[in-house]
Amino acid sequence: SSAGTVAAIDLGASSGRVMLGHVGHNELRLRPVARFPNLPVRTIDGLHWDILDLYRNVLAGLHSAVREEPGLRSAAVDSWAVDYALLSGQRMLGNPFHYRDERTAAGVESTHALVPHAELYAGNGLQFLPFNTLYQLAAERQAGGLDGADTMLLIPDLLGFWLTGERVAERTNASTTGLLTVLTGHGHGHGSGHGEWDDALIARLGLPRSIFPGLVDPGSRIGSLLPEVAHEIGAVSRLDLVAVGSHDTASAVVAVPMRDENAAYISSGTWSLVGVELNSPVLTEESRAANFTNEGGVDGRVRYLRNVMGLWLLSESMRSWDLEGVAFELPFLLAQAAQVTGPVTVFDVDDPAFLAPGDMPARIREHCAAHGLAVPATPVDLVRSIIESLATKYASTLRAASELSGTSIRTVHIVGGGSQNELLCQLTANLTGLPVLAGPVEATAIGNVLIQARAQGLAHGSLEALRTLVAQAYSPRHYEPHA
Ligand code: ADP
Ligand code: LRH
Repeated sequence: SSAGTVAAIDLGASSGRVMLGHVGHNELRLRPVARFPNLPVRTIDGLHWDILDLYRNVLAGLHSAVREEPGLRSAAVDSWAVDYALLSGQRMLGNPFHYRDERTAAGVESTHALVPHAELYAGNGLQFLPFNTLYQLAAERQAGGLDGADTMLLIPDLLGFWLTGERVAERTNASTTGLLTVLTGHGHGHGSGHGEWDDALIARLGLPRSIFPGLVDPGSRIGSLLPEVAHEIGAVSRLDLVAVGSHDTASAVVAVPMRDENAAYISSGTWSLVGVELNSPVLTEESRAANFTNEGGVDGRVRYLRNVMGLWLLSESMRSWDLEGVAFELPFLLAQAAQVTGPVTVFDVDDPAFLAPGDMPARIREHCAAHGLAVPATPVDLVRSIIESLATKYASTLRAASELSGTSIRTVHIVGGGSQNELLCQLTANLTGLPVLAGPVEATAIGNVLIQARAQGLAHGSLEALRTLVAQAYSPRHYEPHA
């Protein structure tokens, strides 16, 4: 039949969800069947994801999904990028580290000593982030962590392995390892995309080539759920796991309801990913200096963007206040912040000092003091300062994306949890001087659903056709710029 339902498993840095997506001719509806927090754990050796807790929640979510929709067509996993597990046979060697763990500094230094960043950028097109997988693997190697490992799986591929027994590397997420070649040709109506594992680079970095599994593209079938998994979630008929843009940002960009090539996007969650979609990468020295990335998109598109520190500044501040026993509700804080009329301190949200977990309000105050800026006094002042500073960075990043890629930007889309933040959306409109279209909130899960639906023959056509479906089903909220 022409309509059907698939399950999207979307793991964000702050929370995960399992959603049912019903897709048919001019039809797109999602409903959550499970939501759960993603709470990292610090042990004596560093900061980790609680991957087994996440997996248990995924299984419970799939159980609910199958109960509500016995005719489920398929399921697919996406998550945050760059992080991985090492395996020996079927056994996971240690609990995956969190990309905010501080162990990677040594890996950055040793990697750049072997291959300077300019050369890395020419080959992989990736912005410098200290936690890119290649630096994590260098740190791992120095600590002897690669000894005995026969496979490296990125987080969505790890869950895929547990669900199906198949070891693959989905290409959009693999592009964030820094170990794939970025292609500079022009695709045929498609993007030029990303190529294969860069064997020469992998050899120069002294990494074992054999740990990297075969690459698969979004839309391909990974395999059927293992019988014991199917039993555990109560599936009575065969259920396939499909590859989607397993990098959450790749799936989010699929579901940005952009109408033309003059649209830019901000995927606003824990991070804010700010940029445009291109068919071929920008690898100029200016682009490298501005730290823009060319990540792998679905259908070989290039996600040309920069990581902006994002709502992490806010969520981590709220965690500090919670620990101090002064719990605030987010809607209350944002409403108060919108009422601030006095001067607002704008600081550089991308100071690396903000990357690691810790007392964020104290760090922001220290940063302001050290840079001769007025120190925000109250929590409300601090929240206003964070939102204003984020919007300021959105505007300058969009200007840079436009200049570096030669794209003229006339509309800015904001998707993800941050698209609910009215103050942030309005300030972004004001500071860019451009209309902002906000939503959908669950863009990542929607992008996951759409690529599964296309693979199942429930939806058809290019990303543009899929985005038309999104725009019809989730009409965005408009913000016009004010002076
Ligand atoms: P991630 O995928 O990184 O886990 P999300 O896209 O789920 O992130 O976005 C989480 C962020 O969304 C939170 O940090 C918060 O700032 C914002 N958010 C969530 N709910 C609301 C709300 N009701 N109003 C404004 N902002 C919200
Ligand atoms: C957003 C995200 C981002 C990466 C970061 C590690 O969730 O995937 O695109 O840079 O997490």
